[in-house]
Amino acid sequence: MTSAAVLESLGRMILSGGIEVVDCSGRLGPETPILKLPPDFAVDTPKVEIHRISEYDKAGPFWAWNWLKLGEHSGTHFDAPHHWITGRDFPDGFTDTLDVQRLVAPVNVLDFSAECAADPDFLLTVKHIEDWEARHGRIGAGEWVVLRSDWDARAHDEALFLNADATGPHTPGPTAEAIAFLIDRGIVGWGSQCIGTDAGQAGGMDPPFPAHNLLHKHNRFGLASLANLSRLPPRGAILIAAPLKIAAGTGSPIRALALVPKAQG
Ligand code: 23J
Ligand code: MN
Repeated sequence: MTSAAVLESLGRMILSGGIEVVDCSGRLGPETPILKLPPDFAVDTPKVEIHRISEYDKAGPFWAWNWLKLGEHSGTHFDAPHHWITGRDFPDGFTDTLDVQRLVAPVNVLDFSAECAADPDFLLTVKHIEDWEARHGRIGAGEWVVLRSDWDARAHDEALFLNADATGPHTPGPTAEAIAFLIDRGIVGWGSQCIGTDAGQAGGMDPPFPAHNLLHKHNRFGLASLANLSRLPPRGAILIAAPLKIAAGTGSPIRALALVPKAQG
């Protein structure tokens, strides 16, 4: 099939609903959970603010619009390589310089939601990925890999979402070895349904924050606070995860969209 024929079929399939567009973003607003770092790092990202400019009133009789106060790493968002010191030197490692061809790719959905429900500190290991590949096939170069934890069910409540106690946050994530394994597979990026790409306890790992450290060191991308992964098949969907073209940006909120084959009736 020619690429023109594929796209023509794709267009028809999207219009007919034969391919469904699944919204993998959470709602972005003042209620959106925001990362809290330990107090030694004094400044956190501020909460999202939405300020009304006008809504069919004296300030704008026929139009409604808002202005935003927004950190790059807010809500469902993208981590660009320059976000981490290990990825600082890639000319194409910023939101405005990255290669957009890489952003649209098949997505592998690793469902460990039951394990994460049983243990909020669940760590995805190489063994888990190898077992998943034995059932679903080998993860390919250029593809997205996301951990399905169903953590988005907690996103309505920041305390529940961050799940922190005196020993810090308790949320699932990958081991350093698992991320190294996926980088070796050639993935374009790794996504989580939690506040960041790393586990809550990842500050104490070697290296600290291994998903951030290793992904960005190898010019790969991160996705955080993804939603609705329970609506995606393990393989066979396409994920579109595009950051705003922020000048020299290190990340951006995204509207993450998955193209999913409709279940055959
Ligand atoms: C800075 C430091 C640690 C972390 C993060 C940012 C994120 O999760 C992020 O949004 O990239 S863990
Ligand atoms: Mn981030």
